[in-house]
Amino acid sequence: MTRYSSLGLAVAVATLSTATAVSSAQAAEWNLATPYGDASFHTENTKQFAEDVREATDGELDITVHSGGSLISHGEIKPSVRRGTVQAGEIFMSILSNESPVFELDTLPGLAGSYDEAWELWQASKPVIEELFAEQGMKPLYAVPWPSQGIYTDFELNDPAQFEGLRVRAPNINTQRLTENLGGLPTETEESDIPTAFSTGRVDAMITSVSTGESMAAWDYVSHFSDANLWIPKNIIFVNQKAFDRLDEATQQALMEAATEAEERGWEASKADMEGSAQALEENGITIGEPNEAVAGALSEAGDKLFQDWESRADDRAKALIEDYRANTE
Ligand code: PCA
Repeated sequence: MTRYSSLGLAVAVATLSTATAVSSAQAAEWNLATPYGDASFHTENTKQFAEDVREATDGELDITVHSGGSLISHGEIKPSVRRGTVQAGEIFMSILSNESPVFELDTLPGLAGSYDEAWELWQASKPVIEELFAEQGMKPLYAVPWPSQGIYTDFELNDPAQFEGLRVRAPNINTQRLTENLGGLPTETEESDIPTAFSTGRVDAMITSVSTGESMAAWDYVSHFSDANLWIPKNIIFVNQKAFDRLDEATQQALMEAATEAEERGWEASKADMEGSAQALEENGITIGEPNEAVAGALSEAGDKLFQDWESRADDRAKALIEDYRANTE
């Protein structure tokens, strides 16, 4: 309603001032689809980004964030932005693993184990990721990490044999592969489907962050979190290039500046959430501990296998990115 009334106002003003009418007529309304719910720090950050853009452009670019997969399901977000059905989207980047080994980089064990390393890895991989998106008529705006990934179980995980036959909920391909390497049975499940997966007995365990554990009330289904620091995966926020090109230069610039701020804010929010969520898990009765030697050994072996598997599939460009990253972090 507001939209139409402000448009009506713009038309009225047009008789008085052509300049106002021209700028209002150009105002763009975008939709941004994300699979993650309002309880996620990612969604909070994305909503703040939309607000910042609205403010910086005096409403010339009005982005509505549709959270929790309410507009489009996770797997359809990128194809929809590519087609231009929606102008912008946010996804868990590693769900694109089957498109290029480059999209697996932030779900490889032993590569980036801290936020600083994860940042360097993002810097090293960004140019190629931008190219891959550009080939499909899209433009990445920014990326924000989840806290590192660990393992939730309804028992104390202290023996690698416990993985045998364990049905583990996994958010992406490499988590599934790792689970298989450990002898478990992976099931790919969207974050929002986690409660149902547990309550219907489809899974016994899950691999994810403390953040998702908190937003999905992990204490309703499991008792332990093994802080295995497997990897630090990211969400990526991107737009349809044609929609971007239709914006005037000042609006484009405002958008990119807000994106830079959203990236900085998001990385800090992730760090803060890692602490806050761990505390919330403990307050709700989850026991958090690090893997013992035997479990750590099994994880490291399963991780090595995953890495070798990646190397056998990766092209030279992807391998070169790892070398660049290693050179920068040495
Ligand atoms: N939460 C999301 C992606 C990674 C994470 O920590 C999930 O588990 O689906």
